[in-house]
Amino acid sequence: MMSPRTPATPAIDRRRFLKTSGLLLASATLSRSLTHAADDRLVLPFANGQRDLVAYPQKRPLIVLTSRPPQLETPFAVFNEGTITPNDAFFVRYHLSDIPTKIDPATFRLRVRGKVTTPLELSLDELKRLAPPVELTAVNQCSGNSRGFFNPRVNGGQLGHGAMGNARWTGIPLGAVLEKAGLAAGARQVSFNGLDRGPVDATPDFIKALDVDHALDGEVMLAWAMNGEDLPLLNGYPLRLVVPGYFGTYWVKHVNDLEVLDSVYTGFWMATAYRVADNPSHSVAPGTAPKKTVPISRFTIRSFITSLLDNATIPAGRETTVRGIAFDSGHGLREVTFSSDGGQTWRAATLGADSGRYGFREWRIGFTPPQRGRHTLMARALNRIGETQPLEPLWNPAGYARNVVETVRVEAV
Ligand SMILES: Nc1nc2c(c(=O)[nH]1)N[C@H]1C(S)=C(S)[C@@H](COP(=O)(O)O)O[C@H]1N2
Ligand SMILES: [Mo]
Repeated sequence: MMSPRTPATPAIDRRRFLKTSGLLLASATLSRSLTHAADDRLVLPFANGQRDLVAYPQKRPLIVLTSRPPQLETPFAVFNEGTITPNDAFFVRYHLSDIPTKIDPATFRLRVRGKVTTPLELSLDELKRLAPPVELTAVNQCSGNSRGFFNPRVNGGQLGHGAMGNARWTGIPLGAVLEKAGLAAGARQVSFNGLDRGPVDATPDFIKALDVDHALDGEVMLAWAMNGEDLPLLNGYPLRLVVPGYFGTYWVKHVNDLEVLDSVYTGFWMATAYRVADNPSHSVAPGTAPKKTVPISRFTIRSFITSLLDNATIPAGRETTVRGIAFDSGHGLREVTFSSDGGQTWRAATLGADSGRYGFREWRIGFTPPQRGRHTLMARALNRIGETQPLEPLWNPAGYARNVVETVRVEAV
């Protein structure tokens, strides 16, 4: 006779087996796809914008910026399909070439150390049981999203608008883990490290830090799922930090090491990289450098027309519904206004369902071109604290946090 077992055991084992073997398969394809030929091509709307589209493991063909480490951009058309960015279309950004290709969820551990009363080493199962899971819809956006549009041009990945995505994240508040460890007196920041590394020891490891107050705010999350599924390997499987309203640089992937510090963290990725001008607009006169800098933090407010690309044709004298998305860093959108005359007059668009203050919000408006010819369309968002986009772009030498009313030129025929 078979020995009695709880029904849950085989089911979990089977799930775990499928998950692990799926990842092994993914890792085999990962190394192959580093030399994979392009599935297709696409041209981003700025000089030298020719790009290959390549399908990486768990991803549909995405725009390749670099292949080692993988940096993949979402084709803009995806943002017109809905406000949630599908996992297989979600952008990918890494800094270091040695990225994990095989992660065993059974042996993965999250360490919590430093200025804590009880250092922890948690398995994924232990972490998931530590507190009730929470869900939050939030935009992850790279600081350099839209860098290719900067004028004068700047160094760095020449990205279109596709280094952003909106997903429903599932995890537990980071605060629950820190409370379990117990913060010691003098705790000031928490640093976050993941499983990726540089090619040589001299390469600074990708480590980011947040102030303790921010880490404890109940919204910063350790997430294991995205849109109801395990995180894709390239988006941080099995665990990543989610920092709502803050640029993607803080959203550390494959995070396995938290250190509570009694000082401000001074590693390369906080003290040297990802810094912006220490002034309210975080910008400087084009071509100049800031005198004093601070770590980049919150998103600037943005809005995009998604239903019409540059040079689209629409019928003259008939109504076209123009659609788009807008988001800010969590203060809450007040309105999106639309202009069809290059910014001289504006009308309020209708906002779609609100999925929470950190997500993409859809908007739409009817537009009837009065006559044939070129029309310059713009969408501008305003939030509850008065943040909006200027008509002339703000500039900074790193090409971060693009802030301008975006323009689409269409032809009425
Ligand atoms: N471990 C690790 N996490 C990381 C990075 C990295 O290089 N390594 N890059 C960060 C940056 S700059 C961005 S924009 C986001 C991108 O998240 P995604 O790749 O899931 O889209 O990951 C962040 N987390
Ligand atoms: Mo980024």
